[in-house]
Amino acid sequence: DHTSRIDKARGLLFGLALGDCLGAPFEGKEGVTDSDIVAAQNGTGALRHTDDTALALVLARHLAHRLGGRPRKVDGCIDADVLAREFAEAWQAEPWRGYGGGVTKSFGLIVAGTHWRNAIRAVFPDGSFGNGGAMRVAPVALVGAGVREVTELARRSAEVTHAHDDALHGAVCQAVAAHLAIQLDPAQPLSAGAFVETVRDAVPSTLWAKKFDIVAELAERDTDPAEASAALGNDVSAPGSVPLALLSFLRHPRRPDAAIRFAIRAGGDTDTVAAMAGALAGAHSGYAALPTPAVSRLEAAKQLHLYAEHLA
Ligand code: 8NA
Ligand code: MG
Ligand code: MG
Ligand code: MG
Repeated sequence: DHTSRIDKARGLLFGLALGDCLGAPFEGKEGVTDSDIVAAQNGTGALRHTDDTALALVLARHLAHRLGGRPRKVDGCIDADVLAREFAEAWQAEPWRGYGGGVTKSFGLIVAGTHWRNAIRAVFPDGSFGNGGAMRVAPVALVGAGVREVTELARRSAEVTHAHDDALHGAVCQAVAAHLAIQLDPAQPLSAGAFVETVRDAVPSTLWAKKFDIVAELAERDTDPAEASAALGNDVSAPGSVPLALLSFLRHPRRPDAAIRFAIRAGGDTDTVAAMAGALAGAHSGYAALPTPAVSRLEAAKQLHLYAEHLA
């Protein structure tokens, strides 16, 4: 029984939010165990999300509004000037969600009237290489029809805050991986080598090619989270976090909860790596594979259901 499109759309969005919420309390912590994470997952009360989910919801809403009632045409899906303001307004409304330092300054300039192209270069002249473009990008995979469209949408959604090539490569890597995760049938075995090859073809960079070699090698054997983060990084930069998320997914493609725990135990930027891994594993295996009591406790559950329906 092939997992349905709507189940995969819900899995992508809820997996992202679940990884963010479960990962957030463990940011920068080492020696975290599976039982620490399971205890958080099986607790009571709302699961609070951070900037990762907040901005993914903004992007999902932007895509849903621009697609509403129109033929699917990739050109019209993202209005960069509008999207930049919507991101900045989300920060202004809830600045306590744990935003990166650079992007906070950019958003301050944008809400004060500076055009996003000038605002982001005023903070980092070469552009930010943070993982903020990648952490929120997964919804574009629900809209783009193939690798080329998904790549284009990923770049356009990321560049309003992140101008550095490595941040754009990170967004494309995560978006194309999400696209493949949706396309592939979870009832069939997943070839990590073939999966990484397809992502690599969309990311023309020698730095990233080296990362993909390591991901492919570690995915084939029983690597642990400590070895994975030592080999790939676990920081707030795109090259230092997006490959780790890809590996976390490839280690547990049909177990979103296990992919998320692998990402969190790898340490560092746990909310963001777990959000990206959760989006991939959720997109692949579908909403039904997510841990049931925890997803219903997600703070944004209603909006996540709404946008999954609109974008599926
Ligand atoms: P960003 O654009 O501010 O980048 C994040 C950080 O990366 C910056 O604050 C800088 O320290 C560094 N950086 C990026 N580009 C450059 C550059 N060109 N030169 C020098 N330093 C640079 O924000 P973002 O949206 O990319 O960040 C996303 C991350 O921030 C996510 O992890 C998200 O959860 C949030 N966050 C991270 C932490 C953490 O330190 N682990 C804590 C709270 C929030
Ligand atoms: Mg965060
Ligand atoms: Mg397999
Ligand atoms: Mg983070």
